[in-house]
Amino acid sequence: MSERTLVLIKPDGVERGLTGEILRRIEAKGYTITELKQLSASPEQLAAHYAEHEGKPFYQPLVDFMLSGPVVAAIVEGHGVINGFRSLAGQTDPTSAAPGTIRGDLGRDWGEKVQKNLVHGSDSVESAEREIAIWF
Ligand code: RTP
Ligand code: MG
Repeated sequence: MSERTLVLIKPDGVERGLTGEILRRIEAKGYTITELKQLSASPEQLAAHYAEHEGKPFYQPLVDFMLSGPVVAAIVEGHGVINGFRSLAGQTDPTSAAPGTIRGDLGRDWGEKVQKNLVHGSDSVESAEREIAIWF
């Protein structure tokens, strides 16, 4: 079924000049980028976006990291794109993400508490709609 997902290119991806490479992989897979913008996230956007992680040890470092530079937000559409993009992205930890994935090919082990793992992708239809409303 055609669906849509919210993709964020996190500050590490933007800073390293990987925006084009990440968007290329999304398009090469056959997905459609229907909205795209670069912005500086606000604390309010991040509190809403990461509400499920509030209270976890990595929460504040994660928010601080996401505030450290611009991010790129995209709405991506396609059949099965929610799980499909998460497959393209690879596992959360770049060290264990498989080669061939965005995080496996391009992500680095920074040896820090926060995983600077280049991208975010929604994990369900409900998350996607909730997150799209936060960023667009
Ligand atoms: P995302 O939401 O960014 O697509 O990634 P995900 O589903 O694979 O990971 P999730 O569990 O939702 O965690 C959100 C982000 O928090 C950072 N994180 N750090 N143990 C840690 O240090 C840790 N765990 C998670 C990562 O940046 C992760 O993408
Ligand atoms: Mg997640």
